[in-house]
Amino acid sequence: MKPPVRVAVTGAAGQIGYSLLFRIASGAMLGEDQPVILQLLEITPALKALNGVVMELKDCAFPLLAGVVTSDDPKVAFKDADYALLVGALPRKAGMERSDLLNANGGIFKPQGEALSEVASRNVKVLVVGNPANTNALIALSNAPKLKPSQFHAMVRLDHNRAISQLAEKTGKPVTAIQKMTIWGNHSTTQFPDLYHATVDGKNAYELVNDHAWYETTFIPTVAKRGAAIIEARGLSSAASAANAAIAHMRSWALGTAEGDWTSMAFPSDGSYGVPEGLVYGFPVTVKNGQVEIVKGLEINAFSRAKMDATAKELEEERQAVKDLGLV
Ligand code: NAX
Repeated sequence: MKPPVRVAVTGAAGQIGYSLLFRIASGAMLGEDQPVILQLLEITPALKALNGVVMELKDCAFPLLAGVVTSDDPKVAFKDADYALLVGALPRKAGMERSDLLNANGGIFKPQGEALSEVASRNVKVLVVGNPANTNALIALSNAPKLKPSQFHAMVRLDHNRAISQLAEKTGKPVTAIQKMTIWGNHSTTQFPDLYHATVDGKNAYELVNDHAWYETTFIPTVAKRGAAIIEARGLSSAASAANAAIAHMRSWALGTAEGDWTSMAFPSDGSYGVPEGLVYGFPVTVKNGQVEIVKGLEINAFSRAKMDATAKELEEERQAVKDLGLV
């Protein structure tokens, strides 16, 4: 058996946490030969509820669960962490301006970036799930001078999986027939799910569907607004599917992407595809031996260019807003 790795999870007593922790402990994220020590962070008033979750984790007697730490101090929860899933965030409340939301989350992600920089493993892989995920990741990495910006990702995998599922339904094919899906940009309604390079049974998805009106007015908005549709139906935001996507993102990062396929991850742009440098932006990527590479050389048509620029513009506005607040 391998030595255990340390996996920190913030917001561990929340909805997503409840779907996430058990699967990490079962080996779904890092493999069934990889023991894990869970290091769980919550705010002080949620520690009692977190303790209940820990009791349930213990009651599963997971063979791979080598230990559990709980704390309300990021420096304890992130100590020597090899992986960190930053789930806890402040949701937007009625009447809140975007700058209020960014400011409130700055109060969480700035100190968490600082703590990761100080105490986490030098190779820590950080995934930001809490919204606004891309800009929260930007805040965290900007406050982590001792780590590389590329160690911080934001999650667009849920959007990626939603896009695969919608395309599978449209084409009547199983999800396993679909490859090379891409979510460009922000995890928000400006995201651009790209069918021009996706394939269904090896055939070009856009050409196979052959219905631009469906693509533009049904597919893209359905994927981009799926979160709101789930809140409307369930009365609560997506949790199990979000946890599943976080597991899938980390699994791809740690164990690699399948040969001949790629996935979508958001991280600081290196300027590829004309995306302004430093924006935490969703790209198509392959991963091998932990190395994340942007898929190069994809042709970008005028429709895609406009969508990719619009989501970059939104991220630039968010970056400016957190700059003005002194958070980055
Ligand atoms: P919950 O409100 O159920 O749980 C959040 C938990 O975070 C709470 O237990 C809270 O006590 C804790 N928390 C708050 N501040 C904290 C801090 N400073 N340190 C540690 N813990 C803290 O929300 P949940 O449904 O679990 O969603 C969590 C976040 O994921 C939200 O921001 C949500 O918007 C975001 N999502 C992101 C998605 C994505 O695709 N990137 C999709 C799903 C989800 O909407």
